[in-house]
Amino acid sequence: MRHVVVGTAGHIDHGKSTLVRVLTGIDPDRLKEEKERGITIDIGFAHLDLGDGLTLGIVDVPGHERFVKNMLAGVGGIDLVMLVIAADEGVMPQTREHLAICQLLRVKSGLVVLTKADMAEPEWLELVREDVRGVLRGTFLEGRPIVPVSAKTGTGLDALRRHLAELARTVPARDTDATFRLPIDRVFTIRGFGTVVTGTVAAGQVAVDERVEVYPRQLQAKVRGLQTHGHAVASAVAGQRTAVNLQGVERAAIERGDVLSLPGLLRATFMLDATCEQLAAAPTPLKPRQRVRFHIGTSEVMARVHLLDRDQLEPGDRGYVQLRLEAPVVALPRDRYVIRSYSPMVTIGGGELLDVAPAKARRSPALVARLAVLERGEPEAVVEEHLRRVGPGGARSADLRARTPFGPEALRRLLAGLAGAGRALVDRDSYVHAAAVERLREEALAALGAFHAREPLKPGMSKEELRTRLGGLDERVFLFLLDRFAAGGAIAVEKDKVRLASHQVRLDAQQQARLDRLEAEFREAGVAPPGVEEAFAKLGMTRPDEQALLQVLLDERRLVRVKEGLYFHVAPLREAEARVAAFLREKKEISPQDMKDLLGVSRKYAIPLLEYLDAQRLTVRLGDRRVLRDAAR
Ligand SMILES: Nc1nc2c(ncn2[C@@H]2O[C@H](COP(=O)(O)OP(=O)(O)OP(=O)(O)O)[C@@H](O)[C@H]2O)c(=O)[nH]1
Ligand SMILES: [Mg+2]
Repeated sequence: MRHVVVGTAGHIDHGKSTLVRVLTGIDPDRLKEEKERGITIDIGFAHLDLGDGLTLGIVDVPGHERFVKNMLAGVGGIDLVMLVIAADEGVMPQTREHLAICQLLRVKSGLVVLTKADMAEPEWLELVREDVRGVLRGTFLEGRPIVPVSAKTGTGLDALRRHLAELARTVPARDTDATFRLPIDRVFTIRGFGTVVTGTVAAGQVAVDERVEVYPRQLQAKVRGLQTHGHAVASAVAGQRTAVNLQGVERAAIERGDVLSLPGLLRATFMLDATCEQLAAAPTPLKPRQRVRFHIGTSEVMARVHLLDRDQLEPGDRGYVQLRLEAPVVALPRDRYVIRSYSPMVTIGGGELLDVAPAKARRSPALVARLAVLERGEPEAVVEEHLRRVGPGGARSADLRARTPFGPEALRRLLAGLAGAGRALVDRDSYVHAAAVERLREEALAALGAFHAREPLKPGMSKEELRTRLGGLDERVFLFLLDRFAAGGAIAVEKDKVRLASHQVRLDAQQQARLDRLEAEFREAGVAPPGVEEAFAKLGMTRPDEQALLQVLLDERRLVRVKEGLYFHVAPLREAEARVAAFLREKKEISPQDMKDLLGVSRKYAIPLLEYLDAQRLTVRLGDRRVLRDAAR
C-alpha cells in the first residue's frame, strides 16, 4: 500500500476545485460561503482511487492571495503538486507564488495542469505551454508533464490520471523509523464521537487506543478512532490523510497549527536556528530583526529573523538565521518552513530547520561552523554536535529525539557508534560528549590540586564540594564521571573524599613530633580523655594547624569522635568496648553506675560512652540500662 498526498496549487479561479471535483466526484469546497461565492477560502479534501492499491489523498487549496496562509497549511504535508494554470489566462502572480512555496517546502515532484483547455485555441495553448516551461525552468517541476485538461469536456482527464499514477509510484516510501507527528489542519466535533482532528501524518504512525499529546498545548488524549479517506482504520502511517477521534480533550482547546505527537516527547520552542533562502523575486533584502510571518506545518506565527552570517540577505541569496518566535511551536530539525513579509503579505523565503533548541544566538564563526555541521554533517556528526552543545550535563536519548531529526532506531545506532568510538560516554541512558568529560577531568584535577595546596593536611575534598566546583553537575552524572576519573588513575576516591591520587598528607618533622605528642596525650588519658582545647593548651599548641593535626588523627582513625568535642584514643576505646561486652555477657545488663564502676570514670564519660556503644550497635537501651543488642533480639 502506498500513501501519497497530492495538493493543488495555482492562481485564483484557474479551476483547481473544479478539477478535483471532476477527478474524484468530491467537491472540496465545503463551506457555504465558498459555494455561494464560487471561490475557495480554506483547504478542502478529496481522494482518488487509481487502482492497484493506490489511493491518492488530495488537498485542494485556495488561490486567492488573501488566503495564502490557508494554502500553506494545506501544502505542508503533500508529496506531489498539481500546479493548475488556466489556459486562457496563463501564468499569474499566485501561480508563481505557489510554485515558489512548493519549491521552498521541497515538494518532491508534480506536474502542471493547463485547465480550461476548451477555452483556448491550439496555437494559444502552445504559447502558454512555452511560457510555463520558462517559469518552471530551474524549479523541481522543470521537465515534468504539462497536461491540458478541460473539466467541461473531459479531455485530458485520463492522461492526467495516468501521469498522477506514474508520479505517485516514484514517491519514495516514507521512513518508518520516525517519531509520529501530525500537524493539525482541521478540528471539529462529531455528535456522539466528540473531538476530531485531521491532517496528513508527517512521520511515523499512530494506532487506535494509543496515547497522544496535542502540542504545544500540553494536552494529552487517547486515540479513540482513526479514519482515512472515510474508512475506519486501526492505524495510520506517514503520508496518509487521517482523521483522529480524540478522547479526553475539548474541541475548543485545539487549533489548526497544533501538532499531534507522542506524549511528553517534543519540546515547544520560541527559537529556531535554520537555513534561509531569500526568493530571487523577493521585493527587498531581508534585514536584521525583520518581522515576518513564519509558517511551519499547519501553523503561522509571527517572528523576527536574526541574520547569523551577514548583514542582510539579498534576494536569491541564502544564509543562516535564528528565528525568534512570538508564540511557541514544536518542530524538528530538517522540517521546512516558509516566511512571508508582514506587509505586503508576500512570500519572501524559507528554509530548513537545523536546531530546534538553540541558545540565543550571537554571531560568531563558531556558530556558523556548528550550523554547517547540523546542515551538512553526517548523521553521527549531527548527533555529536548536539552532545557537544549540551556539554557536561549530558543528554538522555529522549532529549536527543526531541532535538535531532532521527528516529529512535537510527538514534540508538548513532549513539552506540559514538560511544563505541569513545566520542561519547554512556551511563545507562545519559550521554556525555568526550570533550566535555575531558574538560571536566581537567577542571577536577585543577580544583583538587588547588585544594591540596591550600589544605595539605587534609586527605581530600568532599565529593559534594567538588560537585559544586564542577558547576553543580547532576549528581548521577557526577558520580558516574568520578568513577571514570578514578578508574583512569589520576584521582582517588575514599568514602566521601576525593583527592589527587598523588596526594598524601605529609608532615614535616616538627608537625610529626606535635602529632605524636597529641596522640600520646589522648592515649595516656585512656577512657577519661581531655577536651581538645585543654590538650592543646597543655602541649602549648595554639597555631591554627593544630586543628588540622587533630583532623589527621581522626582521618587516620587514631582518634575517635565519641560526641561533639569529646575524642577518645582508639586503643583505650576498643579496650573499654571489650570490657563492657564481657561485663554484659556475664551480667546481661549494665547501668550507668555499673559503667562508672567498671571503667572508673565519672558520669561525664560514662554516659557518652554508653551512647556511643548504642550508636555502634553493640548495646541497646532498655530504660536506664543497656543489654547486648544481639541478646535483645
Ligand atoms: N470552461 C471551463 N471552465 C472551467 C473549467 N474548469 C473550471 N472552470 C470554471 O472556472 C471557474 C473557477 O473554477 P474553480 O474550480 O472554482 O477555480 P479555483 O482554482 O478552485 O479557484 P479558487 O479556489 O478560488 O482559487 C468556475 O466557474 C469553473 O466552472 C474548464 O475546464 N473549462
Ligand atoms: Mg478552489
